[in-house]
Amino acid sequence: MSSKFLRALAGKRVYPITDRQLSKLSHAEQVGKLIEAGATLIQLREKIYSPAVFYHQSAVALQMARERGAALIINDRADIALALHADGVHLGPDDLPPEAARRLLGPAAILGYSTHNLKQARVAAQMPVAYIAIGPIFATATKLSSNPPVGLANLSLVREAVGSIPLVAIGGITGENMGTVLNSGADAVALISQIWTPEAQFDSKNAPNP
Ligand code: 3NM
Repeated sequence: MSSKFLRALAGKRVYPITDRQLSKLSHAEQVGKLIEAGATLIQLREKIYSPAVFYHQSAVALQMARERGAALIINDRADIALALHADGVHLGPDDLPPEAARRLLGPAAILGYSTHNLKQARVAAQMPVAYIAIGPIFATATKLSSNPPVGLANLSLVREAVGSIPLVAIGGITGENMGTVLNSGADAVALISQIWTPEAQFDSKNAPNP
């Protein structure tokens, strides 16, 4: 299960996530830009618009990704991932449990799961997931949440605790701190504002392999 996630990353260590509010672009337009910049694995994340809008935009984005050889992960919605035959789904504790999503989507689907501390990561390591996300590593304005920053020392502890399961660090990660995050045990970094804020546009030449 885990190798499919790493294969989809294709040696890159940046896992970009779409954001319609920050980018002011449709999900498909964002996917086009990201693929152009070198991304091979992209997560579509929609927190404002309805599932109907997200479904339709994801369908267009997925067609583009298929044509260009990139993989797409749908945030939160296993139903949309299933309906569109997306490459996987990223789930949190309020979504369909990973066991149920795995039954729906099958053994090849890339299932990701969000955790916010060492205890949650240990539990997630027993779930049928392809990767575990841990965050926020640093403070971030992108996601309102009461979870305190995990920090680099705890990230290393999570790395040890989850063994060989691919670990994605998220939250407050920038071009400047990315290297230390990866050196602290993350296999990849998931980025939103670093990609979509105007002063920090994604560029495969300086982003994927710091
Ligand atoms: N999940 P940025 S933090 C979507 O802690 C998300 O699980 C988080 O955005 C978590 O790269 C976060 O702009 C926001 O900080 C990441």
